[in-house]
Amino acid sequence: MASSLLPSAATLSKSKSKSNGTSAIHTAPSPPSTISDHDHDHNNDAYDALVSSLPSTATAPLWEQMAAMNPRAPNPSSVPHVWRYAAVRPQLLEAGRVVPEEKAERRVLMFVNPGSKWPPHTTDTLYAGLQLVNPGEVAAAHRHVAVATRFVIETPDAPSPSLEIGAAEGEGKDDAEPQTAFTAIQRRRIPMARHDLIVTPRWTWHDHGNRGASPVIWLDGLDIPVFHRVPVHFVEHFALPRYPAKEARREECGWVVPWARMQAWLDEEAKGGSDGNETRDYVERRYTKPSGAEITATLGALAARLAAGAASPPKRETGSAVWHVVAGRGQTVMDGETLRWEEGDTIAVPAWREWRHVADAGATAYLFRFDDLPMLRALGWYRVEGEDVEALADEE
Ligand code: 1HN
Repeated sequence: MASSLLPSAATLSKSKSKSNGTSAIHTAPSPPSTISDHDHDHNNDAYDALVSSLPSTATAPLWEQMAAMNPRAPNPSSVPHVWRYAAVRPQLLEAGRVVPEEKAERRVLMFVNPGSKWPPHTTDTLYAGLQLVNPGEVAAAHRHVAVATRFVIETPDAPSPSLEIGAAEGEGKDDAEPQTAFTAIQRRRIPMARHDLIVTPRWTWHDHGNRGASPVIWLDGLDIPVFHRVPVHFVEHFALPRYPAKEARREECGWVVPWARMQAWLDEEAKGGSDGNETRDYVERRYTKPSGAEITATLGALAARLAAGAASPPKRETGSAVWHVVAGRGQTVMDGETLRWEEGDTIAVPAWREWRHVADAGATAYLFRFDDLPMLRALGWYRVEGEDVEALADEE
């Protein structure tokens, strides 16, 4: 442990006490208030005087807080949790009834991790919530520093045949005004199809709407909790509810990845890919921009396929993730804690919890996740258990 190499409160107060023959050994750094009265000799009085004088210069003794500042393992406040769609959906629909459009810039039920402190978070770095837009509503245009991912759960209508899994892309009708829900990003109005991933990059104007006959519901993912410690996030509101935009086709927009495309890739890979004939129980693929880069500088995403009855390899990583069940049923085991899930559910996997998904027998499971890997990698903080730390140091 790094702090054991440094003088601790114990050695400091011991060496001070030695000079007048008493010993005041504290085995762990402790705040001054826990020093017992009988330890209060002259030197400890001097120690107390020093420590109590420090606030006057806006300083504090590091040695008393060093162990807490240097935990022996990543130390997230969030805990494993599942939000059940069947339980949250009726509440969200009720919010759609009792919270009018003008009362909520965004009508969202946030997924608040039970271990969360202010600000509300889903994992320590990630925010997730379910957003609802009723037919005819406008979620007004704004833009901001934070990025967002939208994973579409329910849409009023299938916008085009290319939504159907297995259909070739680009088969959709080129409707001028499709009767669908949409999100408009930076002058493009993009129809939302079930299980699409849509990325809202930083500082892009965006508003949401719904031209269908029933509500649209999607899972929002944002990097908002990070700004609690780096408070550089802010928003600008557009003067009008909608930022001017033209109809766009999903297939030609780099901010949308249709589920059909991801599932086709996952199914192909599970069969052994183009070269092999060895089937794979667990395959995953990261979402990327057309350039091959991660979708944003902070948030990334992936899709995974787990064969019926199979388990993913256990993994412990410094990244945290929010998983969403696209299809199937099963459970996630996190350091021995087992959480069951089914289609529509959302699961928080905190940093450094070993996680493993297990699909129930009988149905293939498909999962979506967004995570903080691009941010952690960029900062040099991403690590997977079992990795050679010496090699990481040698990279520097
Ligand atoms: C936001 O801008 C949206 O634009 C959704 O749909 C959720 C949560 C926190 C901060 C900004 C949106 C948000 C958000």
